[in-house]
Amino acid sequence: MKHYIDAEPYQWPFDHSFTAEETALVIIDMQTDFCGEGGFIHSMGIDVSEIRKVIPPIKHLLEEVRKIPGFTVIHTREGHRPDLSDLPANKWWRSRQLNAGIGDQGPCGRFLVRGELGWDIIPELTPIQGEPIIDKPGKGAFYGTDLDKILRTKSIKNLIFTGITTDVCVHTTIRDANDRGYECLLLKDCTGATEYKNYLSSLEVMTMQSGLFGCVSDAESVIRAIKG
Ligand code: C5J
Repeated sequence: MKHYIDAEPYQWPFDHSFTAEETALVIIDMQTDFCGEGGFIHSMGIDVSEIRKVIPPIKHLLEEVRKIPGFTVIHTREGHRPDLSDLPANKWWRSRQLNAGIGDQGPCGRFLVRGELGWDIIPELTPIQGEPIIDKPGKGAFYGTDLDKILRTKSIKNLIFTGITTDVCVHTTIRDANDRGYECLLLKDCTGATEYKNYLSSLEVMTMQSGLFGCVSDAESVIRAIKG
């Protein structure tokens, strides 16, 4: 395994080398509700075909990472309790403005409710045994979860981010991770947003000022590095 990844604006990580044991691949919210027909986002009238383009590169990367002993894979899922007792009133109100009320019945079950078909991770990226799934009530994967505890227990300090959507749940999680001292890398071919301009500006904000939140790279660069 090579010790760094070709990235912008610097060779990642900042301290020049990483091992599998201290690094995790984080796959954010690859749920039917965010990228599938009849899911939460699609039911708002948003075309999910652009977002779905991230599925093959994430799948390929995941297959390669799973071959590397000691490399952690973490999946996240956004969703609420069936009784909606953890759903803030303003989040519920906003979803109803978009005709996809959280908790309402949709084609894939109740929108963003834990245990429903639409809430689950898409079949192409189904987690396997040993890959933690972080169930989160909000946009960031640290808020209201044990993600930080899991990472610190495993002595993980480097996070490679994929998933959706770039400007919302991915960026919220990266910003929080950066504040907590994790070294972050975002893979541009493995992340997508509902609006292309927001995807582009999210990548730009990531790398401004010598890597304000970390670096940007792509799946092939990671695969080249881990295959050494
Ligand atoms: C959104 C997410 N967009 N996974 N969630 O509400 O980005």
